[in-house]
Amino acid sequence: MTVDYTAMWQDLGLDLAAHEGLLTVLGAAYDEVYLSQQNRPEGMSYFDFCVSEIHGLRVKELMDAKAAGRKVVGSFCLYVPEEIILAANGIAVGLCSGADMGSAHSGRLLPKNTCAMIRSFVDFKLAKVCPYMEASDLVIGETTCDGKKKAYEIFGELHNTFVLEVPHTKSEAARVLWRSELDRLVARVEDLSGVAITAEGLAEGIRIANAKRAALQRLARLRAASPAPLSGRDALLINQIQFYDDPTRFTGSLNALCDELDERVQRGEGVAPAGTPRVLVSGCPMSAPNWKIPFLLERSGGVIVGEESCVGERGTRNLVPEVDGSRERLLDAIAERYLKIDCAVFTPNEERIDHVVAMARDLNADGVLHYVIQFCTPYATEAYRVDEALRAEGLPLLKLETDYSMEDTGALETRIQAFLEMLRAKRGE
Ligand code: BJ8
Repeated sequence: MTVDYTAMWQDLGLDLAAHEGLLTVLGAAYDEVYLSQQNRPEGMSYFDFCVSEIHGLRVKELMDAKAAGRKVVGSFCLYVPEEIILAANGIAVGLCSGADMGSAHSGRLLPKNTCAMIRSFVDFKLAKVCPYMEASDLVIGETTCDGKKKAYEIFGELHNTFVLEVPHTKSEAARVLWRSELDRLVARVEDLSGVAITAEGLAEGIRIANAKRAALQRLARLRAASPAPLSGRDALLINQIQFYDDPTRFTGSLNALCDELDERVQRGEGVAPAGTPRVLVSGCPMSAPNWKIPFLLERSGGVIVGEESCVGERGTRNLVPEVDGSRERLLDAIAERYLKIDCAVFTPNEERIDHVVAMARDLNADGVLHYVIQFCTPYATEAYRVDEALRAEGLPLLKLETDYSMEDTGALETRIQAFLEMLRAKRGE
């Protein structure tokens, strides 16, 4: 039975016609990119269901939770610790910003050379098409790249926003600043929710977030098998869904999928034949529904075996140590864990270069595709160091820079096909 959510969307203040248009485009893209795949594991049906209810059932759950007094807190970046939101009985949602709304709205507020991700979140707000954004009692921004931190000044006039100061080095002074920022965040979340953040609350938040990340790490490890047991598209989708699904339910469903993948690996069964070129994707995050590059790469005969990305291992490789202790001690542990994230806004950022090389090796990748969202200076510039390090390891790199539009798909596909051909030839050497 199909449920009609129109009244809920109306209550959230969505532009119903524009929202309907977005869902129609999303549905058609999903059919083409996802449902056309062969040999998908049974366990993907849960994640297909999540997408089919992306603006329906999950939003209804958020609205029911809000009616019961809980707060919804949205964010756009990995540096926002969900443990703190969970500790205040809140619900953390990652706001996706992965779709091109045509800049009709943000065009008058942002410079033309703004990356598609920033344009997308401002457009989503102005076009009133994102129920997660409208359901968010508070949006937490961060001072990561210049584009984002300036855009939050504008976004803050449109939505209740709190901006967390993320340092750009990992010096002792930066650590002290970052730790004090978490205190400021705790105070803001307590004020919003009316819930005191205690050591017990933080311990529970840490446990929930760690279990989710441990399941994602398990998935990442399974993809090292050859043939690859899961497509890169499906793995990306799972990584995207983790940002808005109920974390405990998500963890259970992902572990069930991993059990199935384990069996596939034992049987030597994969989604692509043995010998398919294996590619690691590295660079800017691909937030939902940004599936362009993985679709083109896998349609061209390659398979993605890992994502060195915020929607991927950059966000999941570190857990918070589950220590007993005071609220301060737990906040110290959270601060330390989050400062390990190796975003390109940091300098120096050797860890990321090392991680790209280690992931390519551990996942038996034949080559790396470095993905940059057009106008993203931090990742575009860091591509040089990534290239150097991979060259030293004899690993080929393809650098692609694109936005969310579909205009360049032909040109991208030609370059991807040539890259895969080169990987095949290299294997045959
Ligand atoms: S931790 S990668 S989510 S900042 S693509 S908006 S960097 S110009 S998304 Fe990011 Fe946090 Fe870092 Fe991850 Fe700016 Fe680049 Fe645009 Fe970007």
